Amino acid sequence: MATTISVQRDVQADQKQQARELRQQLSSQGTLVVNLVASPGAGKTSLLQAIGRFWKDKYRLGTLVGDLATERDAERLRPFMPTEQLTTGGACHLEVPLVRRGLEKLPTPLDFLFIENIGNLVCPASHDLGEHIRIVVLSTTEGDDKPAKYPKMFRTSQALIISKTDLLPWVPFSIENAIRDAQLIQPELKTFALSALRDEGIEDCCRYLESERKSLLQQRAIELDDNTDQQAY
Ligand SMILES: Nc1nc2c(ncn2[C@@H]2O[C@H](COP(=O)(O)OP(=O)(O)OP(=O)(O)O)[C@@H](O)[C@H]2O)c(=O)[nH]1
Ligand SMILES: [Mg+2]
Repeated sequence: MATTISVQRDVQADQKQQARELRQQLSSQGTLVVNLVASPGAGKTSLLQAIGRFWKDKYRLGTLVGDLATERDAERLRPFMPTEQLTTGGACHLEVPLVRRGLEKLPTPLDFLFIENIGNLVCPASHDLGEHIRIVVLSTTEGDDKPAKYPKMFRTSQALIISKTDLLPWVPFSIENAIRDAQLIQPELKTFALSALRDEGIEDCCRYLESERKSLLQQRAIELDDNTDQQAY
């Protein structure tokens, strides 16, 4: 017979606190942390390669890339930016302690830290990694029904990138339907459509990242001013 045990506390409270501390630490260094979530093969690594090509030496970029096994994504990304592979050995999402371990091996400070999460539209939605923005990547080959079927991932994200738009002539995918369903779940969701393979649409996405980092730096400046004012009294 099944027994229901009521746990009267947030079982993720420690993890959430660790994520808040990491976000605060990286905010104080002026590093915008971007958590990229998606299904396996949606084009996360290809997108990061395209961002690396687009920005070249403009910013100090770094990536932590999660996978169940192999260093393959890290090998693809290292020509573009310092990258550490986080191998979970089977776990379906990343958590803050593993992110911290990888971070120790990257140069500091960074302007942008990208975390490529494990390919999975379910578990990573429930784990804050200390990011400032979560971006969900949805490829045209997956079908435009995914926002409605995996709502938590879209509800917890700030932006949606529809990838592999070069394949639109050959696959049944409506950008309009995907965005409509996603914004029904998360009305504030920013949306972009791009092809990393053809380097199309990357500029808009990078402009968004730049504006998010600018907001972070402004926020940090306000906090530094407040601290200085308080010390003066
Ligand atoms: N046609 C097309 N193919 C793409 C595009 N972006 C990625 N791909 C292809 O899609 C496949 C998966 O791309 P990845 O970048 O490895 O995807 P990923 O999300 O990092 O995959 P995992 O890390 O394994 O979850 C590769 O064969 C890429 O070449 C694109 O814009 N257009
Ligand atoms: Mg990848």
